[in-house]
Amino acid sequence: MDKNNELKEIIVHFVGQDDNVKIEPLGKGHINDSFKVRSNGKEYVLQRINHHIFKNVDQLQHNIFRVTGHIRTKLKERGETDIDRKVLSIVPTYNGELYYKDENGNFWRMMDFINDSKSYDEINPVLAYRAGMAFGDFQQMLADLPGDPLFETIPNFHNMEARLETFRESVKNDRVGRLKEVADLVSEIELRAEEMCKAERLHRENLLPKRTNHCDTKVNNILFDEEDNVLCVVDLDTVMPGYVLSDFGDFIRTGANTGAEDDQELDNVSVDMAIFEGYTKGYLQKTALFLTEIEIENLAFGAKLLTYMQAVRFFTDYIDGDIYYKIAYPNHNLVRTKAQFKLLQSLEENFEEMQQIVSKAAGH
Ligand code: GN1
Ligand code: MG
Repeated sequence: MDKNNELKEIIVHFVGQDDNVKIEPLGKGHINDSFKVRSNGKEYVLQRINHHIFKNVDQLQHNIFRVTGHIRTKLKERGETDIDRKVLSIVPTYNGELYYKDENGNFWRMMDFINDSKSYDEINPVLAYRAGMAFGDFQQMLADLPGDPLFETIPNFHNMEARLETFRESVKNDRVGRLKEVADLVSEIELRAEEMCKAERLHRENLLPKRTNHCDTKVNNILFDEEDNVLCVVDLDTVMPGYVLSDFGDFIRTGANTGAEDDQELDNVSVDMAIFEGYTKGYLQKTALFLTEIEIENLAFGAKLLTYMQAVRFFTDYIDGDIYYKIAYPNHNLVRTKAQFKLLQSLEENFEEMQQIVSKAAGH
């Protein structure tokens, strides 16, 4: 059976039989497979969830169900209109399940497609300000999520100590013999290791709380409308407890990079301070009232941390022989590592100024 027919069989479980259904690939995710589906005049997003990475799809889908339900309620309370474009809506299966498991053990889910929306890989300071407000608002709306904390869909996801442990294990094993060419980069990572574990230490000392975080605040996980107003925050697989500095940092890592995440031309890569400033102002406008001093003081550190963490994660995958991230060419993970490391150096050079911007935007 060809791929499209296979997908048609899956779609039946969500929207019923439709011989005229249209399916096309969607997005640039490194983990899940996404498709845009058009059936009976409606558009949807169909995704195959990577269950080797998200090992408990049931918990994951329940997290998303709770989070989107809570945001929907908040938007209604505020009197917002057009709510279906401002929060994701899960399309359940005919059996009322939040996902479908096929006979090969693959997990599928469907959501409504948000019409007339776009995402950006590169933005300007005005859009950055709006994005800051959007992710700040997202955290604020979820601050009073009732019930138990969300499941950790990937345990220790943004835990730097755990990431370094895994990295060191990979370096020790050198499974595919790649280590000899990259020894210098290993030293650069180790040089910064202690500094980068600061968030975990602050948490153990009860100085840094965990809140409901998005944990994948990439710039292209925000949808804008035709007038460039923010519509919706998407990609909720990793919504779970975490440090706010980590959500702040991951946006800067992706949105304030003058180059690409995997730029081969390292001269393209640096931090765009105008975007940093725009995002910081928008973010603090929404969050300054509930964040603690320590959280605010460590936002700029979060930008360094998440960039470092991403370098370590890409590097670990390169050393392991490319088993986690989708790659487009053989040394893609090494190219990504070097580009992230270059961005980290630029963040280090601009750190003082970043701290001043945060402190000014927080009204200090
Ligand atoms: C992955 O697949 P995507 O693009 O949503 C990864 C993020 C990384 C990102 C790097 C579950 O996200 O943590 O920051 O790639 N997601 C997972 O671009 O590992
Ligand atoms: Mg993601």
